[in-house]
Amino acid sequence: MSKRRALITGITGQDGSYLADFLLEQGYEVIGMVRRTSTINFARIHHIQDKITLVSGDLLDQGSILAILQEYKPQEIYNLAAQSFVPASWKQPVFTGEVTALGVTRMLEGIRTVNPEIRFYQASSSEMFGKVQEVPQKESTPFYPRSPYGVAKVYGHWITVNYRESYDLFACSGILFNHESPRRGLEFVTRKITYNVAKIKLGLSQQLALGNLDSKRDWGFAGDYVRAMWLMLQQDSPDDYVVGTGETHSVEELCETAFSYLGLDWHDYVIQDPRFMRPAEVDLLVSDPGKARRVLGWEPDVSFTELIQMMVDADLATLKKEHNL
Ligand code: NDP
Ligand code: GDR
Repeated sequence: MSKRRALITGITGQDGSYLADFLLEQGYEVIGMVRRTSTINFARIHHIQDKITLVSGDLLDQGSILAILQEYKPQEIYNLAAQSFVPASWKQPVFTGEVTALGVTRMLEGIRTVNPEIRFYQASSSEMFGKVQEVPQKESTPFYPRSPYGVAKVYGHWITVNYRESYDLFACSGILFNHESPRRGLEFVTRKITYNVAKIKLGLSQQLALGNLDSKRDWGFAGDYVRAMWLMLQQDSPDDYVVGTGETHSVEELCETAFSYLGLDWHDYVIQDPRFMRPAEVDLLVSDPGKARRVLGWEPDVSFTELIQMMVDADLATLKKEHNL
């Protein structure tokens, strides 16, 4: 039997790289869509570059999407590409809408016209719950997004549901809560903290400036979450699922966990800087992942403390190597 073929958009990002690792292990042929940049940014997929096929395309460009679907004929598409950094969405709201919202429609239109049998995964987000209307949040919890990013993701979610209901596409929306890893971008709060804890421990830095320390998030490990994406596309019928750990922690607890792991007291190093506060905040997110557990049989393997320690360890190792320490 020939290999199943999957297309991943956003393969150069955190989740795209873990999903590519996972699908290769499952025996898939992996096609990754990458946008043109003046310098190559393949660090997260460097270790598998000879096992995957990279093709040039952009969620802003309908023609490039159609050409990829026609040429590579994937059976599954994982749409992970997005402008994914929440603060940037206030600075570039229109661009965020073009990529993170309308980009989903461009991909769905491609599927509808080229091959409606393709199974589709949309990377939806707990940011859609925003100012939460219910605790914990589940699939039926009403959305109340608090950033242009959250608003764009609500559009992406509903257009996915709409194409499923209008054209009978196998289209799923995975409402994923925050997930992190040593491959997380440096601007997100987990990695910003673990990277700076490692720098402080090694004497390479003295201070860490953060924004709101009170907000609470349901943080899990990205490697666990890509398994849930795949499971959604292996079911008999398409549906939407909340994926998270069911636990919540504040940014302050995150500081405590990361600093104390290396024997440091976070109070000695962390300062608050208004530059990192947001115009509107999401105060509390915590998932009810019951449906994913029941229907998909999905559970996370890595705990909050294990995740933060794994990230601190990885940052320490990288910095030691970089600085010959
Ligand atoms: P990253 O920011 O790490 O990766 C985003 C990816 O999208 C990158 O590969 C980026 O390419 C690509 N991209 C951005 N714009 C375009 C475009 N116009 N055309 C094609 N590709 C583009 O995000 P994550 O891996 O963390 O997240 C993956 C997806 O899941 C995103 O949609 C995110 O919004 C969503 N999500 C993430 C969660 C998390 O906690 N990580 C939780 C819930 C949802 P390049 O490398 O060139 O910039
Ligand atoms: P989030 O992640 O906005 O939840 O979106 P992020 O790590 O950026 O922020 C989490 C919380 O930490 C607070 N915070 C800070 N955040 C950043 N980035 N930098 C700081 O210095 C800082 N100080 C405090 C924030 O205010 C916030 O409350 C992520 C992204 O991956 C989205 O794409 C995804 O959809 C959601 O997770 C689920």
